[in-house]
Order: sequence, then C-alpha cells, then structure tokens
Amino acid sequence: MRSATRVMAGLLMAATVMIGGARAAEYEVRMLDRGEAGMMVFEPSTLRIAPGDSVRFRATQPGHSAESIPSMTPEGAPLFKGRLNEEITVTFDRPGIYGYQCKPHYAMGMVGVIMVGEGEAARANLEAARGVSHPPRARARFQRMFQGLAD
Ligand SMILES: [Cu+2]
Repeated sequence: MRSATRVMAGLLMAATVMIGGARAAEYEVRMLDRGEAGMMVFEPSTLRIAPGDSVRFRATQPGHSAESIPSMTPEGAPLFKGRLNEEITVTFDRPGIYGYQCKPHYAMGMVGVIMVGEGEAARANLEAARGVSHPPRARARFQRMFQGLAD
C-alpha cells in the first residue's frame, strides 16, 4: 500500500505540462510536520530538475512556509518567499543550486535543495552554497543532501 502510494506520487510529480512548445515538468514538495527523515521536513528535500521546470510547495500540513536562502541561490536568480501556510509554485529558469527553508522551522532543520540543470552550470554555485553556515540541525541535513547531489 505504501509503495503503491509512492509510485502514484512519483507519477504525479513527473506529470508534464506544455509551456510555449517546450516540455517542462512540475514537481511537488510537501511541507510536513513529520516525514521519513524525521520531524519538520520538506519531502522530497532534494530535487534535480531541468531549467524551466517548476516546483509546487504544497502546504500539506499547516504552520510551514517555503522561501529562498539568498546565499544559496545562483547569482542573478530571483528569490521566492512564501508566507506561512501559503502554497507557491516556483519556476526555475537559471541553472544552479537553490537552498530554501521553512521560516519557522529553519533552526529545526526544515530545509531543502534543488539542483537545476546538469554539469558545470548546475554546480557553478555548489561550493558557495556548501560553505554557508547554518544552525546545527539545518547544517546536518544540508550535508546529507549535498552528499546525495555529489555524483
Ligand atoms: Cu516548517
């Protein structure tokens, strides 16, 4: 049952939409009090997407938000900032690493990373993003996420 649900979620996340003739995907990140990685999480907390794809931050449970961490955003890319309980959809046009947080639960480690694009362009700000300092729980989760993006 659990795995069937996951497969369905995966199919939904991979649903593609047509934008100006190019195929762009829309992904979903849920904001949760409790997930597979523990308390106060974005799920999935790591995404690899293509330029032009968008991510919908779902207010699955109340009390959360999604907003950019400016020091973990590619140079020149727009910042996003959802209010508490707000569901936002963000389109990522510029390649690179995007770190984001839930404002109320940043110190509890409610953070996530989106890698846009592939190769050099996607990693242009990787070292800068990895070098940003955070409270201990956020730091620990970011470290695991960056390990997952290393290959
Ligand atoms: Cu939160």
